[in-house]
Amino acid sequence: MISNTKEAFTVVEKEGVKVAEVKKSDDVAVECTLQDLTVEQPATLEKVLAKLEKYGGCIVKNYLPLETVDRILADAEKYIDQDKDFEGTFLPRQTRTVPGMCKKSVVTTEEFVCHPLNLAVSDAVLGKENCFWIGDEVVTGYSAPQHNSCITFKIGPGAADQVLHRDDMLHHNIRKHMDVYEYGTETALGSVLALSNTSKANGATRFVPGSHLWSHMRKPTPSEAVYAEMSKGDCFFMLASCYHGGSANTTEDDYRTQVILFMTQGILRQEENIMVGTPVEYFKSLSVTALKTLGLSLSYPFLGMVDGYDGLRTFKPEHYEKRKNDDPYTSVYPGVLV
Ligand SMILES: O=C(O)CCC(=O)C(=O)O
Ligand SMILES: [Fe+2]
Repeated sequence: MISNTKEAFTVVEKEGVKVAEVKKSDDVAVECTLQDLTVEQPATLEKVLAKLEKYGGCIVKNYLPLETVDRILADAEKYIDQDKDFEGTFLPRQTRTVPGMCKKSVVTTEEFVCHPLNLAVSDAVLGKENCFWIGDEVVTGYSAPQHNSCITFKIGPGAADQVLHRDDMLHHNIRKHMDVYEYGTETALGSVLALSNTSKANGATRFVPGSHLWSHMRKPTPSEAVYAEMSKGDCFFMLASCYHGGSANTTEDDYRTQVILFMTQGILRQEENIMVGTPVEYFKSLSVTALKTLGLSLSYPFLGMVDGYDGLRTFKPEHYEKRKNDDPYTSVYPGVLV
């Protein structure tokens, strides 16, 4: 196993509490206003990329017609109240989620995921082109970005700040300090569609501008974050290497609803897709070791979730019940050192 964290920090004990000590870094947040982050219509690939390079995020005004946004919201609302209080630590108890939006909502898939600007930005950030010797010929090949996750998040009154994190932790993406953004270093790209108006008061996503340029272990401070406040129908593009999190909802009765899509590199998948068409009963008949080896349980943290949980919950419920404290989505991540 290759460990990328051994050298990254040291754990010291201070007054009986374990603390991670990380070397001081020169990484700084980029100061910016909401206006600096924003692109009006007509929004072009060039305008969005210029903001992403500089800040790591970009708000596109009026991204989808309100009629389409309402159809996406209606699909999410069919499921949202079935969700229970969140039990883990990654989200506040009051947050309701609808995972798997792309298997539940055609309009989400066709109009939001396949939005031409999403495809163009994803291609620029995540697309891969290469050439290979195949026998005596040099062949060029292109791998298109693909859907990684698409989840609706509804933050209810009383919710606290979600912790700041980078979503590319999924892919164990080790970041190096950059003075200028380097294309090809990203494993994922987010686009956050406002299904309601979002504000600092009702829980707008906050993010740390410039943190896509930071070295791996630079920790953000709360004051470095800005709130990506949006009107319903706007969309916030964000590189997955940027620190961000949902925010506290301090209102009495206002809900903040967003659907968050992540695209990823097309190569971040298994060569054979053995899931399609295989009856669930076949997988249920296999051992836990076999399921893990086939990629049907989590790659820590979160990768390969089935409706928000480790796949073992579906295939081996008894085993999962005994081991559920190992599930980072429903408990404390077992690898937490400090
Ligand atoms: O709800 C939000 O604004 C962000 C959610 C998020 O970042 C996550 O769950 O990874
Ligand atoms: Fe996130």
